[in-house]
Amino acid sequence: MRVTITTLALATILFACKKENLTTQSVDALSATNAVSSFQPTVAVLNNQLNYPWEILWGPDNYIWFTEREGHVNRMNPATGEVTPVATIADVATTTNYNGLMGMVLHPQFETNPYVYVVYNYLAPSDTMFEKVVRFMYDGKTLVSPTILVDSIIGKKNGNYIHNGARLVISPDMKLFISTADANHRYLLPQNRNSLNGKILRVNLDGSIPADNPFGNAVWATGMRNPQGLVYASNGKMYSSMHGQTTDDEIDIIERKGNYGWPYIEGYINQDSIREVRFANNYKTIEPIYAWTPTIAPSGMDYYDKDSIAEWKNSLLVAVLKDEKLLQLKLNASGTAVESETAFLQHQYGRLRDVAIAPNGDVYVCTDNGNNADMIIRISK
Ligand SMILES: [Ca+2]
Ligand SMILES: [Ca+2]
Ligand SMILES: [Ca+2]
Repeated sequence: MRVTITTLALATILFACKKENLTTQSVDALSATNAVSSFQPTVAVLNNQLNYPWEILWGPDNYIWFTEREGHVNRMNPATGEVTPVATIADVATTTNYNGLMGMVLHPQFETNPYVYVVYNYLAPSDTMFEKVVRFMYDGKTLVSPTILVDSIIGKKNGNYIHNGARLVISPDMKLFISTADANHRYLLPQNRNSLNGKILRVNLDGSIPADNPFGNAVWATGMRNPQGLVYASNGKMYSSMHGQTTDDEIDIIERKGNYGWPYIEGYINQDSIREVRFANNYKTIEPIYAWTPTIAPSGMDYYDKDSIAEWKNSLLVAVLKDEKLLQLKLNASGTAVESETAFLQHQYGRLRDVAIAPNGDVYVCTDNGNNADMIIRISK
């Protein structure tokens, strides 16, 4: 395996962010500024021969565990960049740049409960595509004993394979959260409480429905378009990043029974939008804590609470696809608003897909460019 290590100091880039209809936004959202950081991170490319990694996370074995969209689960030695394959999941279907094997999370007590949870698309009869959440057991070498926890999430509309989510998170009270997208059925599914699409789902770690879920099924929150980022932060809040359509990518704080508005509300509730105001008057909805217009395509993210990069403490770190950068969103003390955003790595490594944080505070990001040339990159002080 060819491993290249490069170290370069990076200039941070001022990022101009246009916001719509400022008069209708919350004071907290208005106060965010585009910051220029004096922090010049050290960057090392650990591996540049991956193909569409989607989830990267720090494992209890001190390896980076990651998925690749075509169906591979791997472990990477963060010191050398060497990759050890764990498994290839046979029924993963990837038909476009938008689906396949996506989110993954490990059981929080992995030593005694070596469970690996993944979410992926698969093909079904009659030319349909679905998405399911599957729990595997890691036997020390590969993944065995698949158990389907959630199934029949719609993955396709007519010939159209877009908007498939999907991230996994396990909360401190041992619930599995799943972000799902609308599969382009915008008017049918996100506001339908009986549909698993366009939602944040919540199940027990064995796939059963918790008794305190709001609607008696796996649905925890509604009205999402394509949430590709989900993190349960150590401040006790769960944040999601979501792709908007032509406007309004969002950062949302996910709450039980929360309705995030899609497809009737995009971003903030703008007072000059009859559609948005009417919907908000009829249904209790939650506005994002932050939104981007023009859109940038935010994907995986993590919450930074380490001391080693002091500038990033209490920030969301968001991998951005279309605008090709890592965004630091500095939060206020209560975690309820974004105070500033700062761009790193912009246009240096192409599209960025996901983030992982090591216990020592180093940050890892992966690219989304394909051609067996995708990278996992380490960022340190
Ligand atoms: Ca991650
Ligand atoms: Ca929304
Ligand atoms: Ca709006």
